[in-house]
Amino acid sequence: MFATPKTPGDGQVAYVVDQWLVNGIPAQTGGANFTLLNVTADTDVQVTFKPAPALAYAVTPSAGDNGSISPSDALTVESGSDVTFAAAPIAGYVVDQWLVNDAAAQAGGTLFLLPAVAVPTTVAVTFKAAPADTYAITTEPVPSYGGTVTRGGAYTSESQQTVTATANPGYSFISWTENGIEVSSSATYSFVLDGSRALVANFSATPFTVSDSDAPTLQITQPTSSDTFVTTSNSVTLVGIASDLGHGNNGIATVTVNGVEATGDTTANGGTANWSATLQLVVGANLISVVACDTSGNTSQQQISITYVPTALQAWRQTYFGSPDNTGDGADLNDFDHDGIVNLLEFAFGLDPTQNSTGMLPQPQTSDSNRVISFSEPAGVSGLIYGAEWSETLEPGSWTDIADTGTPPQHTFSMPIDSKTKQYMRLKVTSP
Ligand SMILES: [Ca+2]
Ligand SMILES: [Ca+2]
Ligand SMILES: [Ca+2]
Repeated sequence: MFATPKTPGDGQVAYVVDQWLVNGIPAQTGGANFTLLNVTADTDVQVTFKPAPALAYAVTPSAGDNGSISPSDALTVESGSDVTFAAAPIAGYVVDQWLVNDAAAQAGGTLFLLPAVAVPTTVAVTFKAAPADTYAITTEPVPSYGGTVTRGGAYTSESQQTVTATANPGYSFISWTENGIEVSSSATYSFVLDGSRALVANFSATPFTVSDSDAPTLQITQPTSSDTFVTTSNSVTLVGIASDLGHGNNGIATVTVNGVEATGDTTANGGTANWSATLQLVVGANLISVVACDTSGNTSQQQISITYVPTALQAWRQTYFGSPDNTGDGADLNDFDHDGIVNLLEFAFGLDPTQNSTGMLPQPQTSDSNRVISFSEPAGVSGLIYGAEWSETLEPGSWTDIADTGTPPQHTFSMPIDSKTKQYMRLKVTSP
């Protein structure tokens, strides 16, 4: 015999065979088939049905790091059951998400309802660090004198925040940067505070664009105006200052002296150029022109005239030796032509320092009872002191001055001829 439970309709419970009874006595438990053996009399066979037992499934919970799940042990639940889980994060953490059979099922929340279990199921919960209550904002102007900034401090996380940069006079705001990366090109920068922020407000100097048509100041401080500007030196050193301060403030580009750039002539904005230059003079008047030029091309000029008047001796050296200087071939104590007469004596007595002048110096003469050296100072010679001395022995320290009794330009040195057995005279020329 066969028994078939009624097919359940929607929402109805399925049924299975409960037991078979023979004449009211249980003969078999369950089973869709029943065999009645040795039938010898009328027999009553009955089959009974019962709801099919519910299916059971394993539900396996697990928790990630930094928290626990409850219940934590594996469960066996009937098909269709709901199971509620609770998660408990440790301090500083919150639930990240719930996963069912490794698939995300719920974000956050300490409670999770697993509905209508129909297959073996795993339930996992993960945790993450709890967001901070506050985050720090630091703001810094760069350069520090370029401007000011607002809103440093600690503020509630996830709050809307605004920082503001204000440039100082002469500076312009460029950008907000963080770790060197631009985050805003606006001086007012708003954001949601989802982490600590270290913000730098960058400023740059505003280019100074004043049109400068004002010439710089220029002064010659040496030689000064109180000097005579007449010199017996064949070179002169000029010293002075130049500045564009208050005249456009664009600095000094160059200072030239007779077209040649001076030393120390360049200076930046607001500075003073302390320039100097040495130049050679020609005999007579030398017009010297000094020009200061600012960096915008405006110029100032100063002129002075320096007259070089060489001494007679300098002029004489120039004539014979090509230089007015008391050095080298033309040095006073040099005997250039090896005639035994040093240059200064050649000059003093109108001789040629490049030709043999032996015997051409003034010689003593005997006049009455005197021995006399007399000569006329050559024309054009000046600045020398002529003298004469006498001695009986030629020994150093034995020489005695002889008075000059001549009337310029004549010089006369005379001494009596008396009982002395020997008497030496010599001329002496001094150049101051
Ligand atoms: Ca200027
Ligand atoms: Ca000589
Ligand atoms: Ca000579």
